[in-house]
Formats: sequence, C-alpha cells, structure tokens
Amino acid sequence: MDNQAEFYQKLPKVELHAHLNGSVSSETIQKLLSRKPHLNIKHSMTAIGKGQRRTLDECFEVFKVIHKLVDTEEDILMVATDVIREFAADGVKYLELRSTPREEKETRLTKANYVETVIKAIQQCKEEDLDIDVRFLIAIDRRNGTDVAMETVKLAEQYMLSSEGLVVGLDLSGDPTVGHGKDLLPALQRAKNCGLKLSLHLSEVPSQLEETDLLLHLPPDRIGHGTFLHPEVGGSQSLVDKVVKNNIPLELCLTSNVKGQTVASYADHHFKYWYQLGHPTVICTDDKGVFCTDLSHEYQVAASTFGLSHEDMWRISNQAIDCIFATEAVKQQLKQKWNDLHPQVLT
Ligand code: 6MZ
Repeated sequence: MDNQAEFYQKLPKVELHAHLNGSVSSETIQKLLSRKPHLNIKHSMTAIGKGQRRTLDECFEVFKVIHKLVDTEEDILMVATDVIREFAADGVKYLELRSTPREEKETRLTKANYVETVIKAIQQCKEEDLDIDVRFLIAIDRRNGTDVAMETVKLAEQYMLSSEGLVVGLDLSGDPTVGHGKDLLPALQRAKNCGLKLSLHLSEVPSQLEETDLLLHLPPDRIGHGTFLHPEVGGSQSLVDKVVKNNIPLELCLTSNVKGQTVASYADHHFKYWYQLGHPTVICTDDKGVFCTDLSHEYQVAASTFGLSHEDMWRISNQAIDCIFATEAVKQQLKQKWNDLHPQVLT
C-alpha cells in the first residue's frame, strides 16, 4: 500500500450510504457462487471493474443477479457479516447499512426474516469486538409502489421500536426512472411522523425536478446523490435554496456516479459545487462491491481530484459525524474517538 492509500485507510471514516447487496465483495460473491453453481452465474456479471462503465439501467440488472445469489437467511447473514467486517477493516468507525426487505417464496424467506437476519448480523459483529458501530436503514424500492412502501414503513416502525436503536431510519431508492415520488408520499410522511429518519435518493437522474420539489417539502433528513439539483446541470436555484435552508446533508458517491454514467468524470462531480458552498456533504461508497471500490479509495479520489489536503479530508470525515441518524450520545462518542485518533493519523 502506498503512503496515500495508507493514510486514507487509517483515517477514521463514517459511511452513510451503503446498499447491502451492492456492497458484497468479490470474495463473498465467490462463496455465494460456489453455494449455487446451478444458477450458472458468472463472476463478471456481479461487478463493474476498473475503467468499465455501464448505463444506470445496466447497473440495476447487476442487482437482480446478486439478488438471485442472496436468497436465504443463511446468505443474508453471511453477506451482512462479511460487509460489516470489510467496512471495519477499511477504517470505517460508524456505518449505516441500508437494504430492501425481500420475500423469496422458494426459500420461504419473509420480509420480517430478512430484517431480523440483518439485525442478527449486526449483533454478531458486535460480539466480535470490531471497532465499528453499525445501524440499519430499511429501504423502499420505488418500483414497488404505494402499498409496498406503506408495508415497508410499518415494518421499519416495528423494528425501530424493538431493535434497541439499531434500526434508525428509512431509505428511498431503486431505479430512479421507475415510479413517481408522489405515490410514496403518504408512506414517507408516516415514517417521518413516527420518528424514522429519512434518507431519500433525489435527482439521481435529470428531469426529476417536480418529484424532488415535492419530496423536499417533507423535508428528508439526508439526500442520496442529488446529482441534478443545481442549476448548472438542469436543476434549479430554488431546489438548491430549499436544501440549503433546511441544511440537508448530501450523501455523495463519486465512483458510483462515474461508473453509472450520470456524471461524466470525477472532475465533473457535483461534490465540487456543494463543497464550495460549504454545505454538509458526506463521501460514501453506494455499492462498494458492484463498483469495485471502498471508502478509503473514495476519499483518496475526492482529495486528488479536487486538490484537498489531509487536513481537509480529516474535517470532511469529522463533519460526517454530525449527519448520522443515531443519537446525540453516539455522536459524542464518535467525536471523542476522532479526537483520540487525531495525533496518530495526522502526524
Ligand atoms: C438507486 C440503488 C442504487 O437493498 O438489495 N440501489 N438505488 N440508485 C443506486 N445507484 C447506483 N444502488 C443500489 O441493495 C440493492 C438495492 O439497492 C438499491 C436498489 O434498489 C438495489 O436493488 P439491497 O440490499
């Protein structure tokens, strides 16, 4: 590992935008493939390698392949524990994992089993004494419409109350070209009213202005991507003003956006726009498995693309703590951890 890579690996980090099934590493995929040879899935169908790009549509095809490989409680438990261990090894001290509860008739997996298995993985990792605090956001896949969204919110509500603080919020994700946010508004409103924090994928693709405007009224607690919010890329000043006025942090995933071709190059990434505004932005991976990256690499790419120093990157990782969905007490513990690590990381 070169010096830069070593610095970014040692830098304590917060990961707030990680989809469980998009985060499965190549090693774990290999284990799944050997569990299910009859599916005839090739390793190359599960990830987008270095220098490769896909349309966003093609990215969503990749998730479908991974979902075929991860369809039992046993698979989910392995995938979730592996992903947590990998984030911990990459220097992530606080992780919010998000995942869409799935029912699989063939393996008799229910949505409740799904959620409970992710929670079990988080608890098992706690017993391993890994230096990482993990929380869970339950995800709504926008393609599934109003009723499923409401059902998912009820599930999230139930586990928010019974998981001892592990389930902290709700994510809205899925193919941004499918469905409309207005159909999901009642479910999102209910989630907010019952105390679930909301992280919404907004303006990940162009021409979602109306939907974004509508959903910003909630308002969400964080925004995923927000690629096309600002006027320079076809968004609008009024959307930017709403985000700024409500101080809604943005979760930014550089490699994901470049590989999914919603952003032309790293240098064109909207990180620059929001960072220059002084608005809270959190660097995240999105799908570290599918996009073959990790959080250290994302920090390193942001620093080298935008000419940021180690001190700047320390500040970015430190300020991400303010954007987490866990309690004030957890924030204070993390701030303390960063203070303790400061002398040995920034020498
Ligand atoms: C929107 C995304 C996404 O939930 O099965 N997902 N949604 N935009 C993205 N940008 C690339 N990347 C992942 O993890 C996979 C699911 O996460 C969402 C999609 O709904 C995908 O099916 P889980 O753990």
